Amino acid sequence: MASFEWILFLLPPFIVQSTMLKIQLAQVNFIYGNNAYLPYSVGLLQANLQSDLFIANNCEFMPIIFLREEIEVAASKAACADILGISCYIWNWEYSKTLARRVKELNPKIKIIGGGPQIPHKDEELFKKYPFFDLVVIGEGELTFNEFVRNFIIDPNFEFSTINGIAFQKEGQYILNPGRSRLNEINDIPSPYLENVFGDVIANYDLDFQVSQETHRGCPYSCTFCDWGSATMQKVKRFSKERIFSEYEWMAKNKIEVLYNCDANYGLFPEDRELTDRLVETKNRSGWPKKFRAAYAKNSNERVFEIAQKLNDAGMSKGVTLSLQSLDELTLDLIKRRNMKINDFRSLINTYTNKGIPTYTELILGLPGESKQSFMAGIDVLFQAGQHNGLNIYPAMVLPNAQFNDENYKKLHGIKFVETPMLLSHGTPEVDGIQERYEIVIKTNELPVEDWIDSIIYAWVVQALHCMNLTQQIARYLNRFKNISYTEFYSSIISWSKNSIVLKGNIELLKSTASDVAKGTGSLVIEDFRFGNIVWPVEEILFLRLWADGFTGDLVPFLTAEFGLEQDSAEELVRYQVFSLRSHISKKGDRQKFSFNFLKLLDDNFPEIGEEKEDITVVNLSDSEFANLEDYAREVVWYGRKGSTMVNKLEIFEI
Ligand code: B12
Ligand code: SF4
Repeated sequence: MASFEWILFLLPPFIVQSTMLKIQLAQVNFIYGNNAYLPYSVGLLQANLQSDLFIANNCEFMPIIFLREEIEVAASKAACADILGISCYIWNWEYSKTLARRVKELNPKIKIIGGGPQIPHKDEELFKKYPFFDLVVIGEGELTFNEFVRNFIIDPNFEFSTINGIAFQKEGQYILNPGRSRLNEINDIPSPYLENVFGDVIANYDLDFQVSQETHRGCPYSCTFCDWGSATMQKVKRFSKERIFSEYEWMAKNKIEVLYNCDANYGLFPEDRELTDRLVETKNRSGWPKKFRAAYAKNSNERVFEIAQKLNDAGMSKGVTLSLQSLDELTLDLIKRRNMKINDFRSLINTYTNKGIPTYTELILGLPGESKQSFMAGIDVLFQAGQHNGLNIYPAMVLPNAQFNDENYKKLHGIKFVETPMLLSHGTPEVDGIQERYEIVIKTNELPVEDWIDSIIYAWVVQALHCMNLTQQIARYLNRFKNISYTEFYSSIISWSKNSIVLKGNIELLKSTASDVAKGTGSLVIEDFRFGNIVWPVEEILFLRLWADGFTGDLVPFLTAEFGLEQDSAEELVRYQVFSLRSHISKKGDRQKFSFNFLKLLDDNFPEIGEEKEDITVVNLSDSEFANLEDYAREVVWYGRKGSTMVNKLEIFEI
């Protein structure tokens, strides 16, 4: 214990009151529609500080800044504090720096501490670039921040060199103190939910809150593009069942809409079954939390399936990730990742599909070793394996603490990136005028820039047309009965686009979007306010625009011209395609007659079926009552995409 600390500890709180230190914490995020995240990370820090009697007796906590308020408003509040702790992520980095700069201008005496995954773990220029930070915390923050505050209470001018796990500047020199070993007793850290850190926030804001919860911390893998497992957190530490169960109760009591599980691998531990049982029981009893999202254990297994089934039965599942990132063996080696065998993947998809549990798979464009050809072939393999609905493709990002950002790694793999405005999927455009940015890969040794442009356009097209079901049924039919590969089908749509007014305009827009981004002058945002005042990922806005502007009307000429289909076969196929799309005009109970049993013909469970005629009437069983396009866009495209809700549930009415 430092020399005078015990005296302060003995003083009754009313004496200390006059010298109470003010602590301001900030972890800002966008509002998504009416949804907002509770600031979990700084909540943990505050709960931990409050549980320390010495700190609690000497400090007061100002209301956490968690929304992107106007900088002047936020800064004038924060400038009244003695300590400002800011939680920095890729999605708030520009805002956080602007806030810190302005607060320091208003109150040069304040100590500003940065933490969170966006803080570079080793950057000798850090304090030259961002002189408003007094120090930054590297890695887990609870113990380090606590030690800082304790020392500060005793002597505001204490020597930073005494604290492990921080970097700071002394006489113009960047100093990186020894790292702090990871928390051993993770359960000693109090829960911000159970300590009522967010009581005022919930009472004072009319927002639907989403909460983050850790059931464990750390990741045993070390994928080179990720800064989570690779950098610091190899060993997995688990929170107690009791704590997790009590947090569920808190969520039920506070009517929390969505629970976002923060684990790197939910379902990794046998005990995760029991957690899921309790979560489902809580939802069934209280109605909350309504939805659960998680990153499931890599190389999915029987346990993950069981968990997914429980969540799906309770209507809580937001889709199960069956992670791949790439299907190219060389790439997987270079990013230090192992996938399950594609045959196992195929049977897994089948198992999930047969139980009606949606799954989705993520791929990353721009990983080392991946070429345009291997990227497109990988998508083909995925579709062949039955993953038609749930595919999300992201551009590779360069995160500051990932191995990807290592100079030698970048050089070895010819990685070139550009900085571009960040795509804030489904976020409401900023009111604060501060543009967040990120760095995305646009070139590697195997992927020249022109190929990156072609590949990203291809990625947008297959997601919008195939996975969101504008042409999926047609492509599956042609693949099965005319031996046309998916790559061939979607490449022809792109090259044929000049013949369709609707498609032409959109493909040109994709081309200019991609090439402007590659030049470092553009952004991955295409605006169209017909579908609400939010920012849509490109593939979703592409789908919405094509659907709303009547692109399906151009499909018959495309099929006859490019694949030699007879006019009537093409018309029937397109009619089935449109009937299968869950849209704002499709209705439950609608029926249509077809002369082929497309339900059977396109079902992977009947691989031996030939293309014989069979007159049938098909009925639509999916609800689709949407007041307008905006409602449809929100409910089906945004909320429903990962739940594979874009294909109507069809059944044979009569044969
Ligand atoms: C939940 C989550 C989200 C949520 C948002 C959560 C929120 N509250 O706002 C959603 C789903 C929206 C999301 C989206 C994305 N996410 Co995300 N997400 C997470 C996840 C799974 C959990 C975050 C969390 O709460 N962790 C638990 C807390 C306790 O850990 P922590 O935040 O690191 O905090 C500790 C320390 O960093 C430190 N600390 C943090 N702040 C401070 C502040 C001070 C003052 C101090 C002293 C210490 C300190 O102490 C804390 C306690 O030990 C993390 C992975 C992970 N498990 O961390 C990724 C992660 C944060 N996401 C990441 C990314 C890249 C994204 C996306 C860009 C992905 C994409 N492809 O689009 C999007 C972008 C969001 C957008 N477009 O707006 C990266 C961020 C990298 C970065 N440099 O910021 C992470 C780390 C995952 C990864 N490695 O890839 N995400
Ligand atoms: S991508 Fe997932 S599995 Fe890989 S290191 Fe990051 S958290 Fe772990």
